[in-house]
Amino acid sequence: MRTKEEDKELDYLFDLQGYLVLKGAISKDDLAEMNGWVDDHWEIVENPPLLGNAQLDVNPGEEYWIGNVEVHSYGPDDGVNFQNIVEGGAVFERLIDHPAWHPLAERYVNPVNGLSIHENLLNVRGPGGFLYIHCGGHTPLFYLTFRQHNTGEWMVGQINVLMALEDIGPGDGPTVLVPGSHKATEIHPRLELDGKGIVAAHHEREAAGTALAMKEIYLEAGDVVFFTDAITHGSAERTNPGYRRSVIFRYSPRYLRTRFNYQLSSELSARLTPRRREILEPVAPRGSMLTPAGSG
Ligand SMILES: O=C(O)CCC(=O)C(=O)O
Ligand SMILES: [Fe+2]
Repeated sequence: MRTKEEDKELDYLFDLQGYLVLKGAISKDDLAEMNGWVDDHWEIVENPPLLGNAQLDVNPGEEYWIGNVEVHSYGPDDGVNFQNIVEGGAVFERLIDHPAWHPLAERYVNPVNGLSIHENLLNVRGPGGFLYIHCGGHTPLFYLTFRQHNTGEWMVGQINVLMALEDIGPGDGPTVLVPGSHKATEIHPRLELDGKGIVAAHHEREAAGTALAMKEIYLEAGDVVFFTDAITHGSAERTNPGYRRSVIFRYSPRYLRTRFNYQLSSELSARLTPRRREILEPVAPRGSMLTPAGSG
């Protein structure tokens, strides 16, 4: 539990910088369990099925599922994403309302708005992998709101919690961000195209780490970087050998639909605590077709 004074400091820093580093947020046991899951799926990391892995019997463009976890990439540079990782086992379910960040996410999204998870994934990224620069105060996406100007209440549209499963240092492809840029009105030079601000510099295919004013965020295994999605960010290129392992959960108001709309498996649905269900499925599916036969 944090004291009132500690909370006050976090509020000040989050407002000012747009991010916080929460040291030692995840226990050693949970880290070991998550790393064990990655080790068990290493064949997929090294030979991603979406690139056409004959051994896994998948062709380009097809879907590949591990139970209800989907193997995915946004493009050729971001590595392998295990999407909907909450279906990967108990340890991932515990992350939904983890005490190290859930109360903070709830406070900043604002309890009046309730919480939902917009996207949850485990990412593994090898040498040469990176993310390009994206977001910033200039971006007209509604979920990049940061505070409510009229009342001064916290009302953050999306908070990303990026968890380091192993140490992430120089050359490991760390997350990079421009501190304070969630409030910027000027457009970052690399996010201006034909005189207009853009959301992401897909067209350049360049690692965000080389962009103006970027700060590399180094984490030890178990630390998390907690940041508003409105901040200008991305990740540096991984220049070291080996792979970076991270888990990312994005929290938003309950009114925001999920990014991919994965439906709960019956197994997960049966296990979820009420609080976790409310976050994963804030609005239950509804429709006459869902009524069990003969009950009407
Ligand atoms: O992979 C990273 O370091 C950054 C991830 C990112 O852009 C995000 O979580 O929104
Ligand atoms: Fe991002």
